[in-house]
Amino acid sequence: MKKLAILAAMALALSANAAQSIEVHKSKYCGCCEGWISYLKKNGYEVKVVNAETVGENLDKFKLDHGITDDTASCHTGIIDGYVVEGHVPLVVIEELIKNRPADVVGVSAPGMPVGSPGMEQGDDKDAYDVVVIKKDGSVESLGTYRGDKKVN
Ligand SMILES: [Cu+2]
Repeated sequence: MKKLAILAAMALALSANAAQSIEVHKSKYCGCCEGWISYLKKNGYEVKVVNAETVGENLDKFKLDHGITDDTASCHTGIIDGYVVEGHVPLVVIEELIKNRPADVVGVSAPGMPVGSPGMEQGDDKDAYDVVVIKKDGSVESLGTYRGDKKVN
């Protein structure tokens, strides 16, 4: 009985500490992609980087195959837990996604390359930008407006 409780506690501790691992597909020339990758690593994520050219991958096709359109595209494409994370998406959004694991969702995106978003820091400049969720039926909904990595609306 006591042994079981200890085992259960250990299992809990393990799952809490397990690093989330994410695979990021990007161009090897992309600097801000590296910025976003450092941001994830700093926050305890394990990142596997896939440089598209190096593996002979067509990044545009990869995006299309993963449900990303021109409207939702950014520079890099992350894959975590079977979900797509496109562009400079703030951590809070990723954490919500993998915590809730919505069945009808392809992934989330911060379309374009918003100044001041994670990995796109340029001094004190911070543009407001939308983060969206991409549904399996192809529809796109806003998750709110962000500035830096904070939700403002
Ligand atoms: Cu970028």
